[in-house]
Amino acid sequence: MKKRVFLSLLAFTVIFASCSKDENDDRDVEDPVGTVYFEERFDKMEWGGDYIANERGLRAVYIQNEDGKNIIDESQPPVDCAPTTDGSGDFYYHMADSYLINRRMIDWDGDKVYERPGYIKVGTGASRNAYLVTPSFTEIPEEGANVEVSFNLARWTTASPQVFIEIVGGGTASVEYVETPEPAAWEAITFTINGATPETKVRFVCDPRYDGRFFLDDVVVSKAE
Ligand SMILES: [Ca+2]
Repeated sequence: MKKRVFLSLLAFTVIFASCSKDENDDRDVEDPVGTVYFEERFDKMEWGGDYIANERGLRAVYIQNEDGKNIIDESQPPVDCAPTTDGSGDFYYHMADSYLINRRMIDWDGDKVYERPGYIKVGTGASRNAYLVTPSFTEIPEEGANVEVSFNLARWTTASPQVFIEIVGGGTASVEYVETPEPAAWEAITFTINGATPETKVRFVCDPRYDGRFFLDDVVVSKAE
């Protein structure tokens, strides 16, 4: 295995050295296992109570822009909020595009998605159709790759332990759902997608049968065997 990686590196070096004009045009050498194609740790998220740590937080005061979407009212200081309180309105219903650009969430999509400090929450107690979709993993090579998707997942204490996984844009997930057995505690989760493409996205779908509220952090997509 080590030898193979070394030979790949050697081959890459030779190709790179002999053809330095644009190595991306003809990528003859496969990316090594572990190459990161996508990473989001939600470190732009600032507002809201920390439900998992059970700590109070701060929440901005919002006003509506000319399109009726929420932006931060910079004239007012942020206000104290409970661990259970979201830091924003629903990203894809209430929040302005400028806010989503600032939070690096403009290329994601979903329904009932909310800011928390350093992570996000998906779903509400009453909703049954909440979901979150990643951006396309455009760094995956055109010819496709098997990838590992890893993330930290937690759930609202009274919510379903299951979050359903759907793949959009090519590829087959190794799981139909993932589980967080322990309430309000982070669980490190991984699954694989066989045959992922640069158009592939992951949909994280709340349990449609009852309260499906979950929290997500540290999403990393990397090359698998
Ligand atoms: Ca984070």
